[in-house]
Amino acid sequence: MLNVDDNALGAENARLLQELDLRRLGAPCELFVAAHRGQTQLLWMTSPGIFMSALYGRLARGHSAGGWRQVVGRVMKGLRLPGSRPYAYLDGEDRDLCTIAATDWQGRLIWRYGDDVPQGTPYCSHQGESLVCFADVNGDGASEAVGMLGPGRLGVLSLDDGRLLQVTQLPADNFTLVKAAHTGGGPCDWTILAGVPELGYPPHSYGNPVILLDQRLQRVGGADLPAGIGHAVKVLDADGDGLSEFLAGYTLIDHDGKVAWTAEGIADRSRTVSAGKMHADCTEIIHDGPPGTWKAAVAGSDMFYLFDEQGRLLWRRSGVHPQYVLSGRFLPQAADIVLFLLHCRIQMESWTLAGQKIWQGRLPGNWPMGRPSTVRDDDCFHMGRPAAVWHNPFGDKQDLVVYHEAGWPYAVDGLGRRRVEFPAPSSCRQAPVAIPPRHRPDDYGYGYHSFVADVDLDGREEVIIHDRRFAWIYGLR
Ligand SMILES: [Ca+2]
Ligand SMILES: [Ca+2]
Ligand SMILES: [Ca+2]
Repeated sequence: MLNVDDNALGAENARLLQELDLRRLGAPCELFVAAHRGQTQLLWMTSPGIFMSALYGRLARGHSAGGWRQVVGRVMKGLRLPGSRPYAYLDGEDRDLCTIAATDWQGRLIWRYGDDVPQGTPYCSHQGESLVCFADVNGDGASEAVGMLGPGRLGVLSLDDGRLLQVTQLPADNFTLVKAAHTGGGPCDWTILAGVPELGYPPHSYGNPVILLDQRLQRVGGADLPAGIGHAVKVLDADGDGLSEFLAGYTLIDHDGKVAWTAEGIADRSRTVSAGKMHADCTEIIHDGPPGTWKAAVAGSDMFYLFDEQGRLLWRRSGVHPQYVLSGRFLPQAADIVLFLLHCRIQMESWTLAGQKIWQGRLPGNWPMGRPSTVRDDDCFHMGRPAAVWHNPFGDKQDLVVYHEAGWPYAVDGLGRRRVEFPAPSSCRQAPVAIPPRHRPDDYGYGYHSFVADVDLDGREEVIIHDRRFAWIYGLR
């Protein structure tokens, strides 16, 4: 591993370009960024995420899919067993909660879908970062938003005005991951994958099943996959024929909806290890070789994998909790792609594609305004998307990791050195709000998210930081 001299570099301050007051738009917990008719739209979504599903109203936090209390609880609807810790507080929450407000990057409202959310009402939300995707499903040359607009309710919204163009009811309320792939030769030949990113209803295991629909939202296929989809579905042209496939968890679903392969060793492992313990938490696709080749790095809950484009295992490493992975040119003066792996709040690492660990460390929490008194420490956060890649911010071809899982974001290189700070505005101070015991502050809107996008379309990416009240857009110009 490389030696790191922390004092060798100073961090640069980014500039606050824009502050957006989101309070009139609901209490958005997720941001989706769309390119629409030559402009950037920021979609601010207020939703309970996976807690749209009634599964969580009677189940215990922290029980794996194989836990007997969980199985009994799911089969015997409403039964709460001794020793379980039900999400009782969710019973009183609105599972239909869904608003989306689209703004430009200066905060001007473009359109809005759904009802107002009462202000000052914290609500619980988790795993909502794949609720919405974008695809031109009607072939008119502009994308639509395709996403979960309520429990089991899959809909298509026009990005022109937020009008509901299509809607269908899926067979259960726990489908909260949506991806669209252009799978045919015609402009409207899309396949939409709706998946279960966490608990399944029996007989399905954690992360199962997936359903495939066409652009009219008619069901055309589906499957139960070994180890499920986890929280990771990527869309890519896996074989270079111009049509797109899904890498869903560890399984490649071909453009015709058939399973092409499940990655080497996964089906065997999934016979003895529950999907709750070995699902794909995050996948990165890496193109660094000859045309037609690619690699998939998978943070797989208890194992970190690198597979090739045929699903063959290149290497794997066990770890405390491989939860999230990013790829980029994170080392100074280095042209090589490096994998930045986050083991939740426990440890962060950089790896070469050859499977060598370059660096490990623990990125500290960051609370410029002080940590809210109701957040007990930096390590009780557990975010589905704890970091983002900031491509080439200095124009020297080096990428940075914007990290936000324990407070206010900052940007580091592949050796964990802080390279960019985002001077904190006074509006980022978060007021103390009671969090139910043993629950995560991020599920109630504590902490911050960061999202990287070129919002003004000048060819350089900006960093959008937000909580449920405000967004702050930073750049280096
Ligand atoms: Ca369209
Ligand atoms: Ca293809
Ligand atoms: Ca820009």
